[in-house]
Amino acid sequence: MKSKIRVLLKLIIFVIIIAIIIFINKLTQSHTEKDVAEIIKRLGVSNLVSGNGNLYVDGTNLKNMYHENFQLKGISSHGIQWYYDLLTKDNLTYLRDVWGINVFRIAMYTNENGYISNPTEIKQKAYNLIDMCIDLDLYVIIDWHTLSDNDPNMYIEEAKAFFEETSLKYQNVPNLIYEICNEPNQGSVTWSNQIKPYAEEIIPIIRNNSKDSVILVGTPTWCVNLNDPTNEPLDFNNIMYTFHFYAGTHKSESRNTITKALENGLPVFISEWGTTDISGNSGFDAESTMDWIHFMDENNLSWINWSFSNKDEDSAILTSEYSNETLQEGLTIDNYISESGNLVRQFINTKKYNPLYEY
Ligand code: DCB
Repeated sequence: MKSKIRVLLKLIIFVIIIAIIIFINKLTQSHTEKDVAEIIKRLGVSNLVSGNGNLYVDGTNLKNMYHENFQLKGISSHGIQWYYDLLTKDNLTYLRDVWGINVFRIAMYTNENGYISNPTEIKQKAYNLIDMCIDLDLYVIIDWHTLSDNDPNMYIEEAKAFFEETSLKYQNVPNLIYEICNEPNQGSVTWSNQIKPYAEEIIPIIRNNSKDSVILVGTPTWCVNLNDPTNEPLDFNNIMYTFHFYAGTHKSESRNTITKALENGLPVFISEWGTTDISGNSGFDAESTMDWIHFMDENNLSWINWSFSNKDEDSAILTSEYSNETLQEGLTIDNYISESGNLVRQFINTKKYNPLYEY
């Protein structure tokens, strides 16, 4: 009898000890993770996903996991049906480490020989790029780049299937931000009748799989009309409304539009801007670009510059002499940055976030 009690006591003590070990282990483990995140944050060495986590929208501001205002600054690809080959891991690493971008936008055109005419191949390219960005700890925007298909409802069935599959594949991945249509345009495409109903179909599909993702929604007339969304906003959280400007064309009047929208509580995201006029190929305007940069910094607006390509046009970041092969001849990508590219790179804060790089 006595020995039975002794065995039982030993057993109880054993179980208690195990429980204590597990408890202490858990405690120190969660501490370590928290400490590491704290250190990253305090040193300010990471403007990347590991340092900021799942972003969310609070009022008109984008915030990081520490509830601080957070700005995404990065570059957009050109159409990946044309310029996919430029998007090597080396080049994205260069943009991250030398220029200091924390986000990359994948412009997946729907028309112009893009997704609609070649879904399997284009989707694979987009997924490869998303994976690359995740690997590089970058935020990444998958942009359903409607353009000549001016009404996003034109390919809504394809959009539904794409966003269903993608949000399932990348379920709750903090890197990924969804831009559900690029630039709705033409006078007949309005917020109330086309864009809002489209968004109301697509957003629940994404949310069903990835409930905390930030979703960007295009606005009328190539993303310059914030008035209608302000009057009739979407009834979802973590939504931002896109505004696009081309510095040679859009100036203080456009900034007033944004200021008014912000004052009325509309969260705005500059998911595309260029240093040129709206054609993307003339009117390179450094002065207007500076005005915009100041404005965006003052208002905690995230921005994406158009575009990472070597197309012979002024808004391209690379000169047309660039090709991946030229890099093998001892030159670096720095030898092929265009006038526009050299302007834009100054505005991405490399020093603050990448103390290893002296610029
Ligand atoms: C937007 C588009 C983007 C376009 C740039 C510059 O279009 F979102 O796709 O990029 O702004 O125009 C250009 C490329 C060209 C390419 C062309 C068509 O730089 O190389 O040939 O796309 O694929 C806008 C923006 C504003 C206006 C019109 C367009 N606007 N648009 O206000 O009239 O029609 O392209």
